[in-house]
Amino acid sequence: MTGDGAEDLYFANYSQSLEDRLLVNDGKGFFTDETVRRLPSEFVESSLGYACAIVDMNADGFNDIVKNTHHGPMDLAIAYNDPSNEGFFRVIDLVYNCCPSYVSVGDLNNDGKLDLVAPADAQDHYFLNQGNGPDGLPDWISFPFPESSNGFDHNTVIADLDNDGFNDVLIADVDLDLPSCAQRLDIHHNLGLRPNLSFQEDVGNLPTDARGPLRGTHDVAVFDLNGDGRLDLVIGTCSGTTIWIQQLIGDLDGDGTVGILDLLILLSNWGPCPDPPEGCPADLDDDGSVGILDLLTLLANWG
Ligand SMILES: [Ca+2]
Ligand SMILES: [Ca+2]
Ligand SMILES: [Ca+2]
Ligand SMILES: [Ca+2]
Repeated sequence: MTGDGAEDLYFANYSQSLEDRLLVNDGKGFFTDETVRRLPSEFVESSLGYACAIVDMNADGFNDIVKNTHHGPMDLAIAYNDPSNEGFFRVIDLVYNCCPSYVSVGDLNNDGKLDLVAPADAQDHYFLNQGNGPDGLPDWISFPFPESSNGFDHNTVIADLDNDGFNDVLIADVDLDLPSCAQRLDIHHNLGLRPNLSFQEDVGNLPTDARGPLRGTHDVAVFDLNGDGRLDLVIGTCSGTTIWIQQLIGDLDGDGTVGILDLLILLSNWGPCPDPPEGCPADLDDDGSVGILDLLTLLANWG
């Protein structure tokens, strides 16, 4: 943040009796608390602050600070780095003034401008960056996500799960203030309908049953675990951690491509699925039989 190439740290503070901290790196890995010197006091005030990020939100080449705090005053706010006095933050923009329980930063609509995702106890929202206004700061428009599985949400990850070029949004469900293991991870599939972006809840074939791998999730790590170019999931829940490797739909022989061998497997399984249906991998749409829709899905993923 100070322009010397050494990474600095910002901590949003959960405690109601402590505030955020900005720790500045001297370049040798020694950090000094410069919160008071560099930031307005109202910005660092936190009550149930859960998340923050150091990113350049207004694309002026200087890193800014995004934070949330559940009980204000800076519910969802950005402190902007002063280009004429790098590393000092005078201008604050309060993006949203009601109680988000997390904040994540990413480009949701592929316009090159960073957007925000803010789940909350009530409706979860995303904020699209409309570009800088006359004040040099981004203008925002907020939209609700489709109704989620529950009212409480937390750690949020922005990642393009299905490689369609549009970032999807995963929201874990365990609320630190009111812990419960009964709710469920939301996966919002970005449908990418520019200019009016929309999302649809879609957990794929991940089991949603009570005490299953999507219930009582604290956090989810999204990365390519096996190096096949498709993002995988490591999901931490109340009852343990599960690893999910993303499959290429139609890759029935597991060789990483969809081709003639997969087509032959599908055709040899044509018709109603045996019992139990788990032994029917060619039933790509899970409707209980292998038919024309499965064939079309396989052909659509050819290659
Ligand atoms: Ca900036
Ligand atoms: Ca954007
Ligand atoms: Ca996507
Ligand atoms: Ca993978």
